[in-house]
Amino acid sequence: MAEHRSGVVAILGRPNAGKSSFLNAVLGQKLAIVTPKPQTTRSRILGIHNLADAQILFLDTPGLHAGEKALNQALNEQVQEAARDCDVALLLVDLSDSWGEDHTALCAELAARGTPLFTAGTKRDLNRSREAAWPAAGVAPTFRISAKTGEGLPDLLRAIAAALPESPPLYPDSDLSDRPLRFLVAELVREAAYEELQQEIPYSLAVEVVEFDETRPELVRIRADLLVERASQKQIAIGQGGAMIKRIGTRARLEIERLLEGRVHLALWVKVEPRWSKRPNRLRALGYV
Ligand SMILES: Nc1nc2c(ncn2[C@@H]2O[C@H](COP(=O)(O)OP(=O)(O)OP(=O)(O)O)[C@@H](O)[C@H]2O)c(=O)[nH]1
Ligand SMILES: [Mg+2]
Repeated sequence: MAEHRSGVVAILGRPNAGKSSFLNAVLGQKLAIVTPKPQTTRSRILGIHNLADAQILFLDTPGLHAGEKALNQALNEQVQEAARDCDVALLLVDLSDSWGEDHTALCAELAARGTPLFTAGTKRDLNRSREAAWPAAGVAPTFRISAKTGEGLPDLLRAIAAALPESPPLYPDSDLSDRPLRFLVAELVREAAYEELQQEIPYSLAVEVVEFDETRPELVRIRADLLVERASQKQIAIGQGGAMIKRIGTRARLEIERLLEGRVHLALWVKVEPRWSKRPNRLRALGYV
């Protein structure tokens, strides 16, 4: 019998490289939220992919962030930790983006640690490759993939599986993630808010599910707080006569119903909490660290 392999694969790359989209495409389900805005992902999230002879534990990470805030520092630490603790690293680079010093430094760090590394160019369906600007072959095996069409994914998954250590499955094969449903629901609300809100409010926004009532399975009742940092942001998030919060709620509810495979009643409240992004204990409670 062929041996079974299992291990953690860290998905690394710049903000907006397509890391969360890749994870969702592999899992065939929206686990990690995706928006056109860079710096969407805030916390590590594990997605579990089962093959016949391997279980791949993909760790989505935030893109590397600049800035002094506790939130930014927490994000960068998560990336460092993921790169340190993984069995295999997968570096994603948008094919329309150029290879940079940050990529080279990361590759060198992983090589020094002896971590197997794969690189993949993302968004291949867009056909705007700048691959000539990538480093000469030899840095790592390179794939070209599209999360949108699925192109290139099977080959990449096979290569990654073969590089994992021999091990029985580390999670039951019915598990999709290591994160509780409450957290996934909060993230879907945050995604809807990112999509609806313009300007820079999204980065001042956090979502906390405060009630998750499944006593009536035919209608799950969920209440969530949208935390913003200033009163002016609260006005914008609520909108004229509540129009904005209503749009966010409708959009989020549809996604949550897809995740839970059932009907959902969703109530959203906007609250001002000026320092949530600077307080480590709040970041923990919100599930961002
Ligand atoms: N056309 C196309 N667009 C893609 C593909 N993959 C990702 N995108 C788009 O690229 C943008 C960023 O995708 P994300 O998956 O959120 O990127 P990320 O690397 O997780 O970004 P952060 O979490 O901010 O670090 C979104 O608008 C996606 O829809 C792809 O294969 N094809
Ligand atoms: Mg992401």
